[in-house]
Amino acid sequence: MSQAFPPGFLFGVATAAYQIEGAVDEDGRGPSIWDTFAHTPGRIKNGDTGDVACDHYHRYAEDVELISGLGAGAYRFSIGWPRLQPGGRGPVNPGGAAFYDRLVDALLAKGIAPYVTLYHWDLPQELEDAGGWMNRDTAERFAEYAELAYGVLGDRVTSWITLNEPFVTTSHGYALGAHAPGRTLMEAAFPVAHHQLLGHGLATRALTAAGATSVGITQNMAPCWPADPDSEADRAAAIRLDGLHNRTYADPVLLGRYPDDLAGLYPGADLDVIRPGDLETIAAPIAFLGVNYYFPNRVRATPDHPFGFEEMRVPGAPQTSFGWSVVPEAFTELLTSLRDRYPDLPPIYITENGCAYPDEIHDERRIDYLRSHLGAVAAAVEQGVDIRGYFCWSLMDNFEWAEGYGQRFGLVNVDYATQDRTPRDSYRWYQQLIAQ
Ligand code: IFM
Repeated sequence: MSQAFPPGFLFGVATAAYQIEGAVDEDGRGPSIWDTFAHTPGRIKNGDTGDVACDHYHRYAEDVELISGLGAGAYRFSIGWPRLQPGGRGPVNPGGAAFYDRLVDALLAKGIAPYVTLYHWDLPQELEDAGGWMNRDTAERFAEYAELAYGVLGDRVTSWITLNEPFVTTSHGYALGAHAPGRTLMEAAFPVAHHQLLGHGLATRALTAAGATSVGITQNMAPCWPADPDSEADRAAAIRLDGLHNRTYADPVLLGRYPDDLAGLYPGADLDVIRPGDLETIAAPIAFLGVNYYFPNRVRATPDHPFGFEEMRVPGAPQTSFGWSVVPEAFTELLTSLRDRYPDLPPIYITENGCAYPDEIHDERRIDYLRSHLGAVAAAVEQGVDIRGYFCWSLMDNFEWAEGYGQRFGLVNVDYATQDRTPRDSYRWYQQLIAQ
């Protein structure tokens, strides 16, 4: 399979700050919405929090060894906004900057390219108290923070990702309340989508003006299929979910406009938050599109459901321990459909793909998942889609948001009682693939 990847294709692994770092009170870090949310009883399975997580803050050197041992060419991690700029305003926190300095230097010493995500969901609590992503000012604050981060790491980091999965922030964080900050605004959460996109555009401009040459955004995307292709209602539900999940985020960045059906997607939402000039800002040129893919969305129209549809499993497809359907062909379909929909599509990096299975070391199912999904990427490359790299989610087991530590995505098993890291068979498999 490795022959199917073009020369220079990058193989990497990905993580995110709150999911692995721990050390939430150290060296001047401020609280984020995830600290607040995780400490609210009943929000996270088993009462888990990210207070310690994988203790990566103290064990980063060991983790860099693991990445290096894989032979990975790149590592995608996120900066914890409240670690670098504790209240989301004001100067850099020197303790936070020193940590990311150490991490980046350790990566570069091993020849691993850092891919830095600026926002992987840990909004400083102070900004949430001022309205969070419902407040337009958060977009301005985000751009200012991006510029600060570039000031700290821009001399050594080439690749910058503004946002991770803005759809999830809108849907899980502000519409449904399953993620921090736990708001339940339903379709009225549309301003969260818009302000994130605006923040992306402002940050892209700020980074570019500061000298960055490779700025992108990561969106989680999935084909949306009607449960019954012969049902008009199911087909309409699939189009609606495609709008909510994919087009709301990709169209403004890649086409400079919102989808035509925007008002129908967010009935009753305040669309006046879209001000003159915003779309031009959001469509600031990007060097790459980061795509996260896990499973396809199969939907059935369900009139009594609040959104009018519900998601279904794909019949006959195996499932991960999260209950996600394993359908690699959907990944190829997604990637070729992006090429078809967006005439000026920049190069794609797969910034996340992976699966959750229990804590076994002999994880044959994870190997099968990765093999088939890398094959799906290779098939898209063969069909002419410009894909430059693949980051496996995740280097190691970590805090899986509302699921706590119950879902394990790692190539490396983490024993949370001892913090021992044990490479799984999938780690060895990926290592061999990279070596080939
Ligand atoms: O763990 C998450 C990650 O933070 C964002 N993308 C999906 C992963 C698995 O759920």
